[in-house]
Amino acid sequence: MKTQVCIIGGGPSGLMLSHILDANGIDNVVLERQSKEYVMGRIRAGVLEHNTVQMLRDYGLNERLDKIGKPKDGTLILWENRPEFFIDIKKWTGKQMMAYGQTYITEDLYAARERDGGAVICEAQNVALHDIESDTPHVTYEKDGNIHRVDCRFIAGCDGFHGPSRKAIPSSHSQEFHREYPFGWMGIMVEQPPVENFIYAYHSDGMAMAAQRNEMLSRYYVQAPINDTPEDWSDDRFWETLLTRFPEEYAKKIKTGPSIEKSMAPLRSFVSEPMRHGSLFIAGDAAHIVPPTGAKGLNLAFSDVHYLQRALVSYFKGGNVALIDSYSQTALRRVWSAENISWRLTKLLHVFPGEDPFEQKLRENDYDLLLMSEAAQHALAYEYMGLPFED
Ligand code: RFL
Ligand code: PHB
Repeated sequence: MKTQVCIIGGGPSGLMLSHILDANGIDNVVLERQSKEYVMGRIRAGVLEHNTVQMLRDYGLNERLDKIGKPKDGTLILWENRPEFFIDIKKWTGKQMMAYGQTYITEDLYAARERDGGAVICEAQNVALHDIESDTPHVTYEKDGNIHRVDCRFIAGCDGFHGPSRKAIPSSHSQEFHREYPFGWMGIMVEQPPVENFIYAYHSDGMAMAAQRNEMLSRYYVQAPINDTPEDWSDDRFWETLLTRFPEEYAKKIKTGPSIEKSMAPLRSFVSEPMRHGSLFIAGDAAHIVPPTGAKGLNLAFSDVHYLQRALVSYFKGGNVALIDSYSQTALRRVWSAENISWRLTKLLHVFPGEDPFEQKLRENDYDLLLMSEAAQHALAYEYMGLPFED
């Protein structure tokens, strides 16, 4: 098979890139390791930045988003024995965020790819990248017992943290930056009406969070020790922990019930630089991971896709290599800004096992500054919103 761009990974970044390239007449193929049902069943992010919503609108993916997405002016922070604080994005940036699950986005993208006759090959096993330093790279994969080959001009590695694309870049040409956290988020999904806002609750036992998917579907999280598994957390234990960590007036508004899903997400910060090597680009979780505090992961994947599609369109339509050459540098500025805000919010809102009282005093001081300073409120809202795309 011959194509212009071979996209590895059919998650949100790979599918969105495929959709946009197609809209610009650029031939592409998506290779996804899992079945379509598996990819669509994954429960992950739930908050979209203004830029992400704009991209979905610009490319006609907003029909369901506009029906069931819930615009939000910001996010509430509750704090044990201190006043609450609202990160007021609307007030400080004039923009809103949107509550709309990643699962819906993936469904919308698969539906659009099918409608437009996009080439998405699921259950592609043993995907391998070849000759990425040349102008004629190719990708091989196995399906139904046969080995297939895709020849292309560029490869887009959109295959998440564990995929083969990042690993194809020689270590002598890349640098990795890590931060591991000694805790994770235990999350549950419950068929109950959610509370009105997204809420982060700081408590001396650990963080708790309220999120939402639709009018009858709520998502809640509690900070949990890193080695805990869902089996360690009965529904009763989960609810008791969550409700203790929320101030009483909020706890009584939370509608509990049996969980329909329960999972543990480890927290990690990670960046691999540069995001291009020869004819290979990496985008989304393949290139970077943020902890979920701040909900930046999916939004950052979309921002990479914005810069990457722009570079590829300008190359294939005008023979221009300037944006190809600047992709990594431009994308990384936004990546590091998201890494920074996610790290700061994680530090602000979690209890770090074994930390000394000095660290705790600094945390409280950071929060007190937010309560008293409009300059600090503005700065946080600006970064939390996600930086504007660069020209
Ligand atoms: P994805 O979604 O991981 O998709 C990558 C796709 O590549 C496929 N793949 C391969 N395909 C072919 N060959 C191979 N060898 C392959 N290896 C992997 C995978 O099957 C998959 O379909 O990356 P993408 O598209 O860059 O999208 C990124 C977002 O999914 C991610 O940033 C967020 O979901 C992160 N994240 C969250 N972000 C938020 O903003 N808010 C959240 O609440 C939130 N919760 C989460 C999360 C990520 C989680 N992970 C990674 C386990 C919760 C979890 C549990
Ligand atoms: C979610 O909707 O699951 C969600 C929202 C905000 C976060 C993390 C997760 O920071």
